Amino acid sequence: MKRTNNGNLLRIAIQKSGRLSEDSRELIRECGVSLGRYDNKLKAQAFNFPAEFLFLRDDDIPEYVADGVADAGIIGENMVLEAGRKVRVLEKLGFSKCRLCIAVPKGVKYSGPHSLSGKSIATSYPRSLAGFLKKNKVKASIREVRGSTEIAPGIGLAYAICDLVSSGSTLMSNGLEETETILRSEAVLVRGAAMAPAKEDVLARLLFRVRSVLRARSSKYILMNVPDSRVQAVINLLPGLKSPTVSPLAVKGWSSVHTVINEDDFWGMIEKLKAAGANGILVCPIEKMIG
Ligand code: PRT
Ligand code: ZN
Repeated sequence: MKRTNNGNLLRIAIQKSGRLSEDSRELIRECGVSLGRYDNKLKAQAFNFPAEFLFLRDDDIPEYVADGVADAGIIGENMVLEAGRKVRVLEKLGFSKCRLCIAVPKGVKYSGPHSLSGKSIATSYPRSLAGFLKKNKVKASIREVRGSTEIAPGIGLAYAICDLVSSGSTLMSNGLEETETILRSEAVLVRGAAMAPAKEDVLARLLFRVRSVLRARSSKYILMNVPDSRVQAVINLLPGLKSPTVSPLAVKGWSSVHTVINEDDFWGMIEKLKAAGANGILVCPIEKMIG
């Protein structure tokens, strides 16, 4: 397709409405990029950043980015694989996590991918499923459906399904159980091929902001009071990236210790710090984490 995106603004495609839209917009907002009012519009220009946004169906985004109609986009990783288009993942964004799974009716005997041999499998992800079957040297027929995949076995359309799962409740309420995970997915920022140097600069600026926001989201700033005799024990527990700040309190024999910790092991870490002698622990969110 001919490029129709030769302007100076970086063009970013995001989902118009669906599971990715709200978090995509929130991330853009946290990056300090304001779109103003854009209800029902297909395109909006940021008024404080040299970028414009296209609001599309997620299925169309890989193609738009690969063809250079958009320079970058936010989609599920599962779409990158399924579309088979040349887009490069710049960053995983931590939202819309799910997995692409094979599921069969409960009670059916399943002892590995070879159990699918000669059977039919309903899916909206034929390319990803074909890849999985090929890798496992299984010959099965793929029934492409556009939605409501989970009803296929119940109505006799297919033996198994291959669909995205997040909580698992759709499978459960349709009497299905997960047997294989084909891939794990989350939202990703993707880009296409080379673009004008000015746009490359804008994309690099955006990526820097995105990374700062993501790091801040996964971290907490903590402050605690520690008896001087326990300061070393507390420091030994803290992540080793940079040494924490230790300053004396007005009360003799006590220090204040400040550091940044990762949210993943948050409660485990707080318990260990308490046990090591920390008290008056304050936990603060971090707005941005630069550098
Ligand atoms: O209109 P448009 O084409 O833009 O949107 P869409 O309807 O095709 O996509 P949408 O908004 O449903 O999903 C967009 C992206 O969200 C997907 O490509 C995934 O990357 C991601 N995502 C995360 C999911 C799910 N979780 C998810 N659970 N996409 C779909 N589902 C569906 C799944 O297909 C199944 O029907 O939710 C059901 C299962 O959910 P649980 O929670 O019951 O397991
Ligand atoms: Zn879609």
